[in-house]
Amino acid sequence: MIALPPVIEGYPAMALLFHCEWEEGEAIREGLSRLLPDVEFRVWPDVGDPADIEFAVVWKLPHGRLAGFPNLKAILSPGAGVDHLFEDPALPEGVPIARLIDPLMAGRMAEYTAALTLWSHRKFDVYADLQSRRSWRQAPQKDAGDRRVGILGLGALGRATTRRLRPFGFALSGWSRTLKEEPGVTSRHGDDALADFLSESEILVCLLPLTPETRGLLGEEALGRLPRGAYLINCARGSLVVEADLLAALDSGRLSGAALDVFDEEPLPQDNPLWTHPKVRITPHVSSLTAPETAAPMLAAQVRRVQRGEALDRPVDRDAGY
Ligand code: NDP
Ligand code: OXD
Repeated sequence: MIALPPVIEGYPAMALLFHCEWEEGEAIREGLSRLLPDVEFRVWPDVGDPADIEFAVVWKLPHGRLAGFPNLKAILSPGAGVDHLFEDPALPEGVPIARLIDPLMAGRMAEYTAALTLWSHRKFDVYADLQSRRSWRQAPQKDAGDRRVGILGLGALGRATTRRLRPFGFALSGWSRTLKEEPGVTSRHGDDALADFLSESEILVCLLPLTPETRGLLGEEALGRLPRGAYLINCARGSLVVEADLLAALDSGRLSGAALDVFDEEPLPQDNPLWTHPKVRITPHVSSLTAPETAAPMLAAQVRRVQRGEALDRPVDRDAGY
């Protein structure tokens, strides 16, 4: 139970701009406004006087709009990703940004990635296909200890995934920008280590942020380095993967399958061939939904920090872009 952040006495009433069109958006707004009774909420596009806006809790606000708030003190993402902010060419300089780093969300993500890892490891796609043909055939099965799972990104969500997978006994590797030490995980970092990391990852879980460095990272070359028959689980952002190269890798047998939760264009267009590809499992960006009950107190606590003149908790590194 997170304690209600106290009202800051004597703090001039300013406004918070809210924009989040998810199913949970309204619950997040309600929770947040209950925790911040002294803050006036303006819900996009009803901004009022732009000079009133001191805080922005926004997901995919139309680009260019944040630049129109001269008194903005903090930008808070109601999700874990901040690519939607950095893609705004007019993102105001010098305004601190924070995102959600929520253990509950990490647990949700770890549950999803573990489920799909086991799905691939225990060949449920193979058996679904055999069942559709009423075929009774036993496919060879490796032990988990002989199967290496590679996790791209050892941040909040990647580390939670390794911890959820460890008890199953998988061989685990992780790749990050800077060296990370995580028990039971062979840790690699930096561009020079990517090829070796990929070449041993029979199941590849993508949990990288989308930045100029990672956009299109999983294209023909990277997919071609995976062991033949590897399985891809992408829960990060669709644009990390080059969709045409993914389809080619699935069709050539380089990949045995893919579980995709995120796409270049969302919702996935009706005519996208991924919808009907026999080797692809699709979910509609649900691997780790924001939980209003934990998100609202975390966002409220960030607002209070700024009102007290303190820095945001774990601000986003604007230079790194995540
Ligand atoms: P973090 O920022 O905590 O972790 C990011 C990881 O990626 C870090 O280990 C970081 O390295 C690594 N990384 C970043 N850039 C590079 C690079 N160029 N080369 C190598 N490694 C790199 O993010 P989270 O774990 O919280 O979230 C990851 C992403 O998951 C989010 O950005 C979001 O896009 C996505 N997401 C998807 C959801 C869904 O429902 N589908 C829900 C929530 C998030 P280092 O440790 O060295 O900094
Ligand atoms: C997030 C997301 O970044 O939902 O939180 O993708």
